[in-house]
Amino acid sequence: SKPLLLVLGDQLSFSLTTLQDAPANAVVALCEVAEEARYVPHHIHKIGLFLAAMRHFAQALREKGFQVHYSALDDADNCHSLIEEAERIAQQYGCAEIRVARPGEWRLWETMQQRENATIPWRLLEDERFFTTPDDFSQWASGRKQLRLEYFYREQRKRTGYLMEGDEPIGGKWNFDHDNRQPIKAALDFPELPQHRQDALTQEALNDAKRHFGDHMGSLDNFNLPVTRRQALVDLHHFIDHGLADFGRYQDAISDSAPYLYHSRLSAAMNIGLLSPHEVCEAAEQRYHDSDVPINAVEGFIRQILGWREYVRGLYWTQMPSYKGANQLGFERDLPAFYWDADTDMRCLQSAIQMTIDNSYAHHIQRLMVTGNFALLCGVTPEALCDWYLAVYADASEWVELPNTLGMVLHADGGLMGSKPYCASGKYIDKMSDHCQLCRYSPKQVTGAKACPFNSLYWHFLETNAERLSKNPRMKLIYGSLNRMADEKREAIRQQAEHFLDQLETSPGYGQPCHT
Ligand code: FAD
Ligand code: DLZ
Ligand code: SF4
Repeated sequence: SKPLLLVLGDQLSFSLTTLQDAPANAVVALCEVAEEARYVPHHIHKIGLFLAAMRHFAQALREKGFQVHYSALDDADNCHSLIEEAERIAQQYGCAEIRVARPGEWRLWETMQQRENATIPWRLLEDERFFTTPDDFSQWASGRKQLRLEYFYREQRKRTGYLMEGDEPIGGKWNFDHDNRQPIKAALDFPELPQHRQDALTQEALNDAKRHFGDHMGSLDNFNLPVTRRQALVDLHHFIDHGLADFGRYQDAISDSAPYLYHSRLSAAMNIGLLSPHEVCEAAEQRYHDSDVPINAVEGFIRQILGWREYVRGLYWTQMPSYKGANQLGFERDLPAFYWDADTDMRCLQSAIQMTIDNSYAHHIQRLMVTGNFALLCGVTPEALCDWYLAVYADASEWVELPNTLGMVLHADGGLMGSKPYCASGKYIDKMSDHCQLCRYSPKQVTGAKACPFNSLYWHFLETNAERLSKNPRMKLIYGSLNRMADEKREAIRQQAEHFLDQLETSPGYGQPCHT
């Protein structure tokens, strides 16, 4: 019988399970639908990326001999919902079933599962493009009292053999993070990203994105994401040649002027399927063996992909759907309105958000220690913050965005993603970045008109969440400092923080500032 093979926008890989052993009469479908661009107001680069990459992949499938149905945004009969559109096409072609690999988000997975017995039944397949499946993760997790990335990662190193000498890790250690904490320096020469040529198909996709979603964040004038496998490979080789050697050392640095530093910017290409995580790790390991790239760089890079990326995916699929509702610290604040337009006088936040608006990208430390840390200290609700991260980054898909935001940043999952919250004062940002010398605030002051808001918010956060956090062994030292603080000083800090929070404008969503 004839199947419809549905390929979702982040499944653009020939190795996709759905495409294996396809019968000759199979119809492959890719569907552009407005609903997927609007369920959160995605950045215009992200929408452009999906449209352009989907159109190129459809063309590549046709060239390989697949029969492809492509639903375009402008089709008159487009249902504009993935599920309905797939069912409409299946009916149109007389297909007996719809096959699809596990999508990147629970909301789609759940609806698809509910339709396994529909008139045209859905058949859900595992997405095998990762190192581990959710089943592998749940086997690893079962019986463990605590889940920790480090142990999961070591097991993956042994399983794959990356950077191993027999049973031992190359260099004698599993983790070289100690060497990976250098702050920004004046004379660093960051590599420029390759500029990708825009062919007619890409230009048309970008024009369509602009015509339909021109009111979303960002401008397509500087769009430069890879939309084909060939472009993604150019980016990969460029990173291996020019970024990898310094990736480790400056992994945690923040720059006021450079958005990418020595980061790879490969997440979007990997997440939509243009690159496999295997080939990215293999290219990095190969470069280590072929040249003098230091072990702390290669190990740090491979850990992000083989460790963190797989770990968050495992957590997501084994903890959903309850994970999304978690709010361990009971946060209630809406997102600060300036997250949508960068209109703030706090230089670090202004810079991270402006780079996000410009490029649909911010590197990990900006996401974690600047926008994330600030939202944590203010007590922003997981829902509001997660919707923002999901909307604004080209690499955002819920399986990877949610554990990072809800778990790692907001500590809302009770410690599955991290044993303590990554809260920090202005001192940390001052140490790692060159922002503070350009800011109207001083990271050295805690109270007063020039005091960096992160400082009073930091102590205020510790104070208001003491019940949940003070017993955490890793927080003992800092609660010791708080408890030793003179009452007067403590009261002044409390007032400074509360005054700041009272005047903070929040917004329930893009384009809807709500003056509170
Ligand atoms: P590099 O620094 O070059 O790292 C190499 C690769 O490692 C990345 O491409 C990515 O695939 C992987 N990686 C690194 N850190 C993580 C991590 N914590 N979790 C999973 N994979 C990781 N990453 C996404 O891909 N999509 C998201 O939606 C996303 N949302 C995030 C939200 C928050 C609040 C935080 C703190 C992190 C988030 N991350 C997300 C993780 C990380 O910030 C990005 O993967 C990284 O910044 C992408 O840039 P890069 O390719 O230059 O990464
Ligand atoms: C993010 C996105 C956008 C903007 N557009 C589409 C689309 O038109 N069609 C599609 O199949 N997927 C799109 N996506 C990605 C989806 O929101 C969703 O994350 C994945 O399809 C899940 O695998
Ligand atoms: Fe950010 Fe505070 Fe430094 Fe200003 S002084 S850049 S607000 S950390």
